[in-house]
Amino acid sequence: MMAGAAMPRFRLVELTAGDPVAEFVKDVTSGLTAEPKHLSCRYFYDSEGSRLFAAICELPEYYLTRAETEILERHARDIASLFQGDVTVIELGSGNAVKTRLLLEALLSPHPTLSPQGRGLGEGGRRVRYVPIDICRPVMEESAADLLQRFPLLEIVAVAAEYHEGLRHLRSECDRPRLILWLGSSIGNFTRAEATTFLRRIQGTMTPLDRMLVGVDLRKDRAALEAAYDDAAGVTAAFNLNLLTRINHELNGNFDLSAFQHRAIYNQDLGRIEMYLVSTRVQSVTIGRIGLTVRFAAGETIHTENSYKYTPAEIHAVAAAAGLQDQCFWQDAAGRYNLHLLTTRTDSVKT
Ligand code: AVI
Repeated sequence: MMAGAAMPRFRLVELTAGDPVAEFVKDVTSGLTAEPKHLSCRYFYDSEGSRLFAAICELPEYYLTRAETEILERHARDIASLFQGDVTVIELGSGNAVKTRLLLEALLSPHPTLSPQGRGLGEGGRRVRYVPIDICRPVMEESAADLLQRFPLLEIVAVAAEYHEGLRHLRSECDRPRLILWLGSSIGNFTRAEATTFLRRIQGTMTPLDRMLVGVDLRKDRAALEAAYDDAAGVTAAFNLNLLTRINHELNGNFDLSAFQHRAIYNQDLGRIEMYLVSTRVQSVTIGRIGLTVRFAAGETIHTENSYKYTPAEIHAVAAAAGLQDQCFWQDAAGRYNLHLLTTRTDSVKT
């Protein structure tokens, strides 16, 4: 379906570090025996979790996706025009890559600086390689099939990996200027210190011709933020509770989902939304595969996610600490969300 004989337009690279089940067992064990209890948000994204996350992105309360799409619709051509020739677009945590289409379209469409030698390549006179990096392989394969059909000259190297392993692959994609995408406010699921370290690792792979595009949700009033993470239709609640379903299915757990409630609160001091699952009664849960019994008091919580929000000054500080600086940044019309185009600082030391 996806490969031409001589020059395959689609390749899949799988980078799995260790045994994913053993890692899930280890994290569930340590998280549910900790005080207070916690589970990592990276386990949200099985196929049901990815489907629910795509539904969240369509919700009226979850403005983040629409705000970012609005900015990309307005500025994708400006971003594309910064690249003169062939380009590799690398996307961290690509999901269904809907917004990426706007950038690929702009990169592949004719632009004023088109050189005569460019004809016969992409319509825009350049070759474009798209490298999505995501843990959810089926979603990535589905979106790759769609993109290959839409863009007959696009080449795709899909990397099935966690971010951290995906970074190893970043170093090997170095034959042309790169546009590295970290969209969807994914930076928000890292602490500010983790975000700095992660950006620093990416910066360490960047040449002066590379650019990084980062989507950042801004601090705002509590009501708008809490509604975005606790929607009226209950989709975010289902997304959060799916973590327990996953433990039931994969680790032979017996969580009674009706005895847990979703909670999202904005911690203004730390500038983050915190998501919890709250036990509505005293109960014991057994996780057969681990041989673990977990006791819950009424009202006891499992902390499942943080989603950090930024002021422009905070994002500049994190970028600067990572050796990056703004080439420019854009905001949606309602002033809720920023998209930053970062370059490596000329004075920064490579690590
Ligand atoms: C993927 N991530 C950026 C989303 C966020 O906004 O933190 C995940 C999410 N959690 C609840 N709603 C959406």
